[in-house]
Amino acid sequence: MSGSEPDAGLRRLRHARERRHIAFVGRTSEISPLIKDIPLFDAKETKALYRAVTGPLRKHWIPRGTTGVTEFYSLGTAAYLDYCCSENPIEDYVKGSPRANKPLKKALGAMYERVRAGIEAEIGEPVTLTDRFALPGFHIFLGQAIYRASGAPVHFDQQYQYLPWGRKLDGVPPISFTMPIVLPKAGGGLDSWNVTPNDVTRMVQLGMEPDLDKVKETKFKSFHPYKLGTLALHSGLLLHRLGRVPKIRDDDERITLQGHGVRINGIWILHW
Ligand SMILES: O=C(O)CCC(=O)C(=O)O
Ligand SMILES: [Fe+2]
Repeated sequence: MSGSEPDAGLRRLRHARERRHIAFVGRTSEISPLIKDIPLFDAKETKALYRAVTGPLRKHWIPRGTTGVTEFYSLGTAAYLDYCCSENPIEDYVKGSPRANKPLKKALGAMYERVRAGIEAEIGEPVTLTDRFALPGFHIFLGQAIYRASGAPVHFDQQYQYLPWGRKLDGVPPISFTMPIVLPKAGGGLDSWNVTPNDVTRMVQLGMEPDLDKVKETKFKSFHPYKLGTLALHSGLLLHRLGRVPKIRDDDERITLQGHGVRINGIWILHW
């Protein structure tokens, strides 16, 4: 594993329980529980992104659980789907990502540059786009798939730990971001809990709580509403999940740019 080495206790716990999500130790005391909004695209520009994603780029959508009733696609590959969850991670992610990146780069080059520069301005450190793995891409949920997605497990975005970066990661928490280009009529957002992986490890190790779900119930929960064209930036080590909103309609759409960042030698690398 790249990045900070887990201490012996953590390694033992990981081995004993095979619970990868509680195996991380980083400088989690520095994580802000806050989610920062970075407005990047106005209404007209956001609409243009929506048109590009649902128009010329439609043929590149990858079905991720399409039953005809629930529709979930991605535009672009993602480590959590094509690397961590794949039987062929090299084919699907390492080789597949450069292929999947091509149409995105071509159609949305200006968007990527604005996202890169916006994050760089916010965090005050150099930011680049991956030239190796998947570019930030789009989560596409249609109709009742939106409701189902909000029932997905709470998690930390730790998939970066398993990617073959080839270089040692700086020992800082990663970043994650989501920027909606269309949302359900009732809106959309992120559910988060003021919980870090270290909290979970500590409380579970000390026997105070049996598991992640119980730990989260002891902590403050918040819903961060998304705004179209505004990028919501947070540490991926804030416990979170796609936020639930009431009354999803069958004609609702939820399309979001999704990405993560890791820092290597002081430079952030945005990827998915
Ligand atoms: O779509 C969202 O609101 C969050 C998605 C998320 O947590 C992720 O992709 O890791
Ligand atoms: Fe996430």
